[in-house]
Amino acid sequence: MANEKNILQSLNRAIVEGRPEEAPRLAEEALAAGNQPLEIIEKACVPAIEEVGRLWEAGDYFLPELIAGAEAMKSAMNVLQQALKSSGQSLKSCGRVVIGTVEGDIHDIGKNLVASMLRASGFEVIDLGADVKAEKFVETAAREKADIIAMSALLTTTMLNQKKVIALLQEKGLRENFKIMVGGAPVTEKFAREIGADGYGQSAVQAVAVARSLLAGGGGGR
Ligand code: B12
Repeated sequence: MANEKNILQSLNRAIVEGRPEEAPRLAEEALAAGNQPLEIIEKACVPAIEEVGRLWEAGDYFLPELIAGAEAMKSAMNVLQQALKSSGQSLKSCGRVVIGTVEGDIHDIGKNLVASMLRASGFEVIDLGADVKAEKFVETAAREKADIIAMSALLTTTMLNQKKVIALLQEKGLRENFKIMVGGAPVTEKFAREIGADGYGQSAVQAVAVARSLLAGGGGGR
């Protein structure tokens, strides 16, 4: 029993300390020791990624540590999700998010980070990449029955394309079907409010909190 606890603790540490090459091996070991995949996720992985988020918000972690933590979480979750499938158990999704960087904008580092943190926190994420046209956001969200559309923009010129997506949703009578979350360096809470988004997040960690709050019926950072 003590050994099993140690393995879960080691996995937790591998994620908090951002060791993506080690995390999947520890996840395998935890399974081999007889832990259920869901138990490993809940006891080791989720608390780990939450700790990474807290350290980042407190300014104790910088971007490389945040990325490494999210990568370690992702690599452990690949193993555990595979095991979940085979065991017939299922991980309850927190919600489905369609994410992308808006048209005309190829910056995707922040968007990828938001996508990783959302995935690591239990959301299903459909990542459309960068330079995504408004039509593609709307079509994909409708087809995939998404809960949230998340848009990133890094240029003062392209941030206006976030508004274009909202306008297109309104035009098609689909605005009420989705929560809209926006972010990216030039985007502010005020701008989010002006364009009619439901939520704004300043960081990938905040994006997770905002997404959760939006689906729980809250205001989501606005
Ligand atoms: C890396 C970079 C590039 C790389 C992009 C590589 C890539 N694959 O992304 C390259 C070299 C390709 C590039 C190109 C250009 N760039 Co550039 N680039 C940057 C740089 C240095 C860093 C951006 C970055 O990745 N930051 C790190 C990430 C983690 O932060 P972030 O994106 O803000 O994301 C965080 C939050 O904003 C938030 N977030 C992000 N998205 C979302 C979404 C949601 C829903 C939520 C809730 C939160 C959220 O969470 C993230 C993580 O915490 C910035 C300068 C800077 N210091 O910001 C310039 C910068 C953004 N670039 C700039 C410019 C002008 C350009 C170019 C036009 C340059 C040119 N003349 O060719 C081109 C743009 C081409 C195009 N059409 O898009 C300007 C923009 C100026 C402006 N205000 O409009 C900047 C600010 C540089 C400057 N000071 O002039 N760039």
